[in-house]
Amino acid sequence: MSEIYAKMAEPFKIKMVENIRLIPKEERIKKIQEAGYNQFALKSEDVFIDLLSDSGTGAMSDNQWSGLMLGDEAYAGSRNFYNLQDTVQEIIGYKYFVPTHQGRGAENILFPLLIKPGQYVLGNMHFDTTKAHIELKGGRAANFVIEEAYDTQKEHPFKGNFDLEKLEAFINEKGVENCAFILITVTCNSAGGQPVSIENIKAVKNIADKYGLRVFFDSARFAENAFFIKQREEGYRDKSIKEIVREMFSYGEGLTMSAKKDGIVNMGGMVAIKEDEALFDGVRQMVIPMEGFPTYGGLTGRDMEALARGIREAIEEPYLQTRIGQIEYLAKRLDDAGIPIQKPAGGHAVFVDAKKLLPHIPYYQFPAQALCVELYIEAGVRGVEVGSFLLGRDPDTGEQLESPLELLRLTIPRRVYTNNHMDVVAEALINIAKRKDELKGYEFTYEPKVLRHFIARLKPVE
Ligand code: PLI
Repeated sequence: MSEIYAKMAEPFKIKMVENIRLIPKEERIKKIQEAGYNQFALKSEDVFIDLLSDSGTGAMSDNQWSGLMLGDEAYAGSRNFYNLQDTVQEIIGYKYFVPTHQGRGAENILFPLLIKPGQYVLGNMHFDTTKAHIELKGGRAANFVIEEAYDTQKEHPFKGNFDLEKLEAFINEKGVENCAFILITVTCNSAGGQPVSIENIKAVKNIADKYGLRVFFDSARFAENAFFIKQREEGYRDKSIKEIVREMFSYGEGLTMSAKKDGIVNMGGMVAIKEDEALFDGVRQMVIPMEGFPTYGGLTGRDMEALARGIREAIEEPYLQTRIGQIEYLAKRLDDAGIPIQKPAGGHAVFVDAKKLLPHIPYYQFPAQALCVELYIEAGVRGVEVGSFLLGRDPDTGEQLESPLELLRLTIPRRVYTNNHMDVVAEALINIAKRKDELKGYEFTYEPKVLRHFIARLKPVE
């Protein structure tokens, strides 16, 4: 019974702190106005609690920091590369890998080898830079996540799953020759950090085999996905996270990884290939001009060491329990107060349903962005919009597209904040909800053509 105590608290203590401060409200109003009502243009020092992203924002352990001192910065054959390779082979179960500077570096290397112009890449829900890289290689991104993912109030244990019927119907309709490969994103970030079950992964693999297509993983949050499988899927309760990770990846031919998430490093990524030597040869030839020599790719020796250690820490169950437990804590506080969120909570973030909370703001005035701005003004908390502002315009007609979901993502960095910080976020949103009818939508004063949400400028609609 004494094990219960181990589950009540974080499995770490804090050795170093970074001070943060809440600047006065009048200053916050001024800062966000100067930022063109775009939270990406805020200075980090003007933010109190930063929930913009869980990417590269985690806290490394003393074990990782000490690994930095053991960096072997040889141009070729660094010992840290071999340590990372051993880790990838042992934990992921793939024979080959190259380090890249981050996830999109990995996409840039692998995708040209797999996509012919005009072909579709079939995903549960592609992340925005992934979609951009598919399109840059002449491909087209198609999403097949289950319908339940679009209904934030509907509980489903695996909202990141593929709709298998839709997937197969699409392959038949477009012709298999027009499909490049299948990409399973674990967890499914854009649907709310929602997991994909082993059962669904296996079924996708069966469809792929039937049509001679290959399966790859976008594996940024692989450990969180494995934890959900252990918690929620029949037959996995007694398996270790490592066993689940190995089984999950066994259904794929390779992966891209942004190691800035479950690698728990501030920068890093990789391409890993299970066993296809010819494909790996292509990867190695691509990595040299794009990233660097194959034994360092886009990383220093010390970065590779921190990553090898981070991957091992990320699959430790007490850590994952705390990690997912913190997301659940914030989700429960919001849910109890009647704030609509994507349910159940995801693995790396709580997603607030702004369409439900602010029905008076139409999609083309970006309700989730309005909520994001208000949250910064209220308590200095920086979230991020995942909705029509991010989605952009139809490339053919120039019309603003309507996103099926208008979400404010409150992304929780790994091992960085305490539940007191979560309480601040919850209280702030609860206070905003009391005056929600006063919130106004936004319109552009500057709108870039590509990935506009990063640098656009806005003003409130009068
Ligand atoms: O930011 P990168 O280049 O290391 O990784 C790109 C990327 C690929 N796939 C997935 C599922 C991601 O979530 C992802 C990056 N995500 C970011 C930056 C985020 O804030 O969610």
